[in-house]
Amino acid sequence: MAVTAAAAAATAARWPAPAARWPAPAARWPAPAARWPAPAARWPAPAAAAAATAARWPAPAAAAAATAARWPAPAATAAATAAATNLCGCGETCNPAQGGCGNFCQVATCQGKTYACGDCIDNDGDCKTDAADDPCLGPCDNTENSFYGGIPGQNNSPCKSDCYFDQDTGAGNDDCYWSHKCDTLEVPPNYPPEGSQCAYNPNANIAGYNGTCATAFTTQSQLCLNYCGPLTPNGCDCFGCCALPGLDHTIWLGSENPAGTGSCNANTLNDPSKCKPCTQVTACLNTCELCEVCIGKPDLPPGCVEQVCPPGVQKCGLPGQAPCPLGESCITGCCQDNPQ
Ligand SMILES: [Ca+2]
Ligand SMILES: [Ca+2]
Ligand SMILES: [Ca+2]
Ligand SMILES: [Ca+2]
Repeated sequence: MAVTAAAAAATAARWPAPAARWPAPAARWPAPAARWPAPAARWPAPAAAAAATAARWPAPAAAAAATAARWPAPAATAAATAAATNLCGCGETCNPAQGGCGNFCQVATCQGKTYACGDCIDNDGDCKTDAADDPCLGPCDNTENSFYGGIPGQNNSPCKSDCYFDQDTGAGNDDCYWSHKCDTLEVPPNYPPEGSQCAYNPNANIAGYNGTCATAFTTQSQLCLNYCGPLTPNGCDCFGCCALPGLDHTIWLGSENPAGTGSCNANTLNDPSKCKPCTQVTACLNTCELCEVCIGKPDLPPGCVEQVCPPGVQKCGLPGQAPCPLGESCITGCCQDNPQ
């Protein structure tokens, strides 16, 4: 038994008492609250989280409103630009691409000369300059307030007509031939459009032209069409006989008073003694289509988003549209080369 007591003492020396072997539980593991923060600190309450989310991602309706503010619908853009143009100073237009209001005009020449419709000056003081003024029909037009071309010496060859929309009276450069003696309206009592000196004669001789009235009416040369066609405003033939919306007859832009001054303007459109009737020559007629800007139709009708121009031709003249490139000018809404 003594042996057994001795053996027990040895065992006690080899194995300390349990408290010595293992620290108390509290020393080994901190209390739960020290280990993990309270739930509220780890995850925001749902309402707060939703607010934070809403700030990062606007709700669809709010996002749509913000988008609409950044990108207005096309119609709203055009209307806003037109309204902005009305807020611009005299002679200025609104061009967002160029930073807002300004005079974005550049001088346009007509066979090397500068006339009133290409000089970047508001010659008649109505706050519209050059092509922005409705009666300006291209760089070879010397009147902002009249359909009359008004170029000095433009009409020194009675009855005979060549390209009306360039500078000179000769057909040599444009190869367009017509005579008001070929116009069936040139009969009593008033002989429009040019007077009894040009009385109708189907067999009239057209100076420099090897053909009849009937031929000239239906056929003009390719040179004429190539040169004068782009200069001819929508609604006109290449000899200056034009159809204006709402008028019951076509009118000659070159109509004159007895004194030899231009008589056809916006105020006399309905007076056939001022804006004299003429017959349009079908061979070089540029008709006014629905969505074209035309003489007497500076604005597009509802339903036309943009004006129509020939393929590859830059649009111009309506609010928000860029000016034509250097060397071109705006003729009824389309940029055309200045005549050389
Ligand atoms: Ca001018
Ligand atoms: Ca003007
Ligand atoms: Ca004019
Ligand atoms: Ca046309």
